[in-house]
Amino acid sequence: MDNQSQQNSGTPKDPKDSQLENFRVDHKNTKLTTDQGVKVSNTDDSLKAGERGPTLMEDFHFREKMTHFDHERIPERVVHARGFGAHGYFQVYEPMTELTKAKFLQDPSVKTPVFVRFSTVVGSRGSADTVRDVRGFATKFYTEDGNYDLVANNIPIFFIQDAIKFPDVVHAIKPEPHNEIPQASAAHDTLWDFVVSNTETAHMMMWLLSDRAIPRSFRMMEGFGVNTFRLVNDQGQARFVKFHWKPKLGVHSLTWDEAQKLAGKDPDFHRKDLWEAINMGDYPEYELGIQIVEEKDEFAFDFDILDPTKFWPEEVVPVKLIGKMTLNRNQDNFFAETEQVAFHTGNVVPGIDFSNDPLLQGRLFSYLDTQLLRLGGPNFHEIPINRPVAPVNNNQRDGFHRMSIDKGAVSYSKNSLRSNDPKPDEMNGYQHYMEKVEAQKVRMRSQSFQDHFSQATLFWNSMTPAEKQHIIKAFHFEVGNVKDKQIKQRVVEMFNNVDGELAKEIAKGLGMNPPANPGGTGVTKSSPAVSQENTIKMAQTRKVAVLAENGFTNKEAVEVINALEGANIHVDIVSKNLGMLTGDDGEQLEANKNYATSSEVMYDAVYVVGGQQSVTTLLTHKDAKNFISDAFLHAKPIGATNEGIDLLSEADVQGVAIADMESGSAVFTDMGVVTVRNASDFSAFAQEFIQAISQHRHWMRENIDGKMSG
Ligand code: HDD
Repeated sequence: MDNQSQQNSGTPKDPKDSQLENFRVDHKNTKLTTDQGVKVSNTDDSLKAGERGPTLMEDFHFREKMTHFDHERIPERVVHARGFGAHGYFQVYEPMTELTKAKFLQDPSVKTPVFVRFSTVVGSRGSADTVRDVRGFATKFYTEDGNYDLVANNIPIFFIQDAIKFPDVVHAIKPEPHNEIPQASAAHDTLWDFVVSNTETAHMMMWLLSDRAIPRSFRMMEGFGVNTFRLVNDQGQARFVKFHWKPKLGVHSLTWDEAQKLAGKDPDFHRKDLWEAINMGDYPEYELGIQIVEEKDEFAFDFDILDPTKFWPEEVVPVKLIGKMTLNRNQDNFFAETEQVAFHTGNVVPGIDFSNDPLLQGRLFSYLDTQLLRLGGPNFHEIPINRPVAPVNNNQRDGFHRMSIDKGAVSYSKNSLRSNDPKPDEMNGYQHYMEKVEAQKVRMRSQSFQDHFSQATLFWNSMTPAEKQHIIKAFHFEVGNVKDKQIKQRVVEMFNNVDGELAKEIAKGLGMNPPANPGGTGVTKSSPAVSQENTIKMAQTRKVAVLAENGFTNKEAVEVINALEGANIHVDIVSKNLGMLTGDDGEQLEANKNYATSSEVMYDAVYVVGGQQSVTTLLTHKDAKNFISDAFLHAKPIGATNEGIDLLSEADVQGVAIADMESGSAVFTDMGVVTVRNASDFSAFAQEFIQAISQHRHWMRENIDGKMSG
């Protein structure tokens, strides 16, 4: 079975596959041709005047091949240049008729095909996956009513309130223009100059410096439409709405130290994780949630619901889960799909409409405009990945790269020569919601957008002590890299408006003066849903490194690995050298990774198998000790059985009372370190270890002196 059929086996075929995707070609059993269909006899040697002579102009095959190659790149996206896509489908749980007439939200038996592109915002196409940044989470629904794009991020709010400032914030955060430094990073003067000069950024910066901006996986991120939209039902009744994606695996992050190391050791960490998960059948799932505000309640909140720097706290406006998206198919071709996909907030279907959110209004212009340049003209909707499954009929014609051959003389409306075809459909055509707008033209911001700090305080209040520490440390790194001392001091003063203690901690790390005035907004509430500690926690699909060398105790290894794999946890056997290892009973186990091709940062947990000979060898490997001490530093679960425990003691796993269970066989767990000696079977150990893995990280270790992670 090839990869593709393996992936698809057992999963329902999506309609886009069968009906329209005959453009996917694998070139199997074909002969090489030019783009004109002429068969090519040799593509390894150019046509020359003599074996050692110059290449001839008449070599049309050489010229075509080289010209095509020279034109292979298109401009990368100005923002969100680095991305990675996957296919899947969406199903609604129950008819949403009362809220919206959108067809794809009516019938639970309908699978609407989707294509999702995850991205970072700031870095270039070749930058690392794990940088500190917002992640894009853009979904194209190929509905029977036309394409609907939900162009979301993994943070529910934005830097600015009005789209006219988008070029400014992007110029400020991108590498500085004189020297193109730093790549994919907010840790530089121009961004922080922008921040202190535009205090509406305060709330977003709190999220950007939190763990949200260094996700463990695309599979473990929330998505937020950010802007306020409307749902409209077939009676024409509208309600305000915010969209959410909730990952079934919960929301989890890396530590900053891991994120930085991964950027060097595996810059493709996130795309690889998604690609491999889908290939292994660990299809990522996200539930679609909506928050609804009735039109009559537009002004019922202590923030303006049109302000994109504010979220709607879930305890105030609950999230209703209405459906689920499953990503079950990898792309066939990165360029054709991930690179050429064109999202647009203006791609809506009947039943979904806009609000006057001034950021959304500007986005409605920007996305179409950007595609015209990036994809070279107005016909990008004909590129396979952008084609709707709904029929397309209109009088738009010509332009670069037109694919369809539109027949007949008539390309205007109204016409009589073709009975006015294609005809507008008054009944089913898109009707804009008839919001009443009568106002003076002003270049102004609403007074109701003036509070820049209350929700930043709300966010801060909602963080656990560990999450707060991470934010403080992120300030120390990001603002620590700013050269201008005046900007650093202004950061202290600005975030004193959010919280006095936070500002003091920032000042301490930066060597700046503590704030002169008492800080804070007086907000004492918190919003539990924004803390990642309150997320779903599970061990499934996690990756564990098993450290072993020749002479490992096979019984232990087999029992523990089987238990892990039985819980759908993936295991790599890591050793000094690749190849077969022989256990104490002569059984063999293949080391599929060595220290050169793996690193602790690539795993969620580490397990050291017992066996005197194996552990004695491990003790001579600095890399093995580093594996353990880094796992400890990064607050990850660590498991060890019998002699394996000796490696933990040697590897600086201090501060943890590793119970050396000479007398018994009880499993001992302390701060995510799980050990057992003298056990007759390892199932209790394995269950305890799996439980520790499901907790993701054991942040209490960070309180141990000198052991702060990140
Ligand atoms: Fe944007 C890309 C999300 C504000 C203008 N944006 C882009 C992508 C995502 C978002 C996920 C990548 C799409 C893909 O994978 O191809 N953008 C957001 C969110 C915003 C936001 C959630 C805040 C609510 N964006 C925003 C504003 C503007 C833009 C205010 C301009 C007025 N965004 C763009 C763009 C991009 C883009 C320049 C670059 C490439 C593209 O559109 O296709 O037009």
